[in-house]
Amino acid sequence: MGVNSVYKKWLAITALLASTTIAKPTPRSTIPIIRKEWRTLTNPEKSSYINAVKCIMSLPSITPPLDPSHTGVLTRYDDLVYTHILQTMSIHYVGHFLAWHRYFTATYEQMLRNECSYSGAQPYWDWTLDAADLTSSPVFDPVTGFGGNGPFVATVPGPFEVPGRTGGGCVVDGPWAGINDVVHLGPGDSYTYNPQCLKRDLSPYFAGRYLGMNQTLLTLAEEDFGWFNTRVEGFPSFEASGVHGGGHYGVGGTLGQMGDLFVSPADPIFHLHHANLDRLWWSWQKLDLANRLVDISGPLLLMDYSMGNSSLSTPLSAGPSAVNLTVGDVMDIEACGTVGTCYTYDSLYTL
Ligand SMILES: [Cu+2]
Repeated sequence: MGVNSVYKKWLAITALLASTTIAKPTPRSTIPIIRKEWRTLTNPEKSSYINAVKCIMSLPSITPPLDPSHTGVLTRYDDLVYTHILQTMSIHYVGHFLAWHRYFTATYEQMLRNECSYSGAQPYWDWTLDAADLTSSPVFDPVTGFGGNGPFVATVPGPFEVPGRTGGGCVVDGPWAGINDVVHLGPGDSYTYNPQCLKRDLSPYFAGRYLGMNQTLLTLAEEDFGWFNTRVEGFPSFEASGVHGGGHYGVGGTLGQMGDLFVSPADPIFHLHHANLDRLWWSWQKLDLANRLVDISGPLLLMDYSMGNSSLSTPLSAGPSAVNLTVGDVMDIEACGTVGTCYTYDSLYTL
């Protein structure tokens, strides 16, 4: 399917979603919950998080049937993967990229807590700690983590070949090994039920190049939001990636779900990666908080610099259990208002 027809489909579905009445969120704490790095959690904390993810993957979808052909949306987990697929062309390489993904992962965190009795916060993956040795990262631990790589599967060399990829097959260990219907959607923007295993295609080379402290600090040192955001996302080329692409292609390579722009949230590591991107943004905001709580710019549609800019009033929609918000509603992660976000981080990056 071409980019243009995907975009038209997205416009139609966004209009439909906007006309749907969405329930108000349940009341919640007004004290920010504290997100911690995966390896600092205790083993019982790690297993309670993974159990909550499995629980969300087992609860039935609440997405209204937007189209009878969208048969792959079966579970609450699929609700969010589907939400991401539907909006892919308007949430990447745009000014509200970080704001949308902030709200998306915060919505997931609330689902784990409200629907699966998880009592912690969303953990993050500080990839700077693993950039020099990706495969030894505790996030890939077969017992206390998310499992590791898939066996090597050869691909035809070409523009989609992620440099240094080492896997591509189904994960062989961890919580989702040996299960053939972990993923129901994709590849790409396909919504038809398509049972698949979880695939990883680790590239230690790519992670080393884009997830190190040097790349992170270069990003943090940018002085305005437009450049900061551009540095995080990089450009859609393996030769000019940023920390965002570093995590996606370092884990997902060419064949893994994490490397698929549409269906990447199908790998639970997505939310640990995006929590750390969000932590990097919050670290950047905290360096000059008064100004950076209102600093937002960049295109409204994927790489489209001919139309308007994202602003504090740009709308954000994060799936069927989330109220529609604006960018302004999520600029302060600790705001804890009646809508918006209410969490913080145990530590931040500093220059
Ligand atoms: Cu995304």
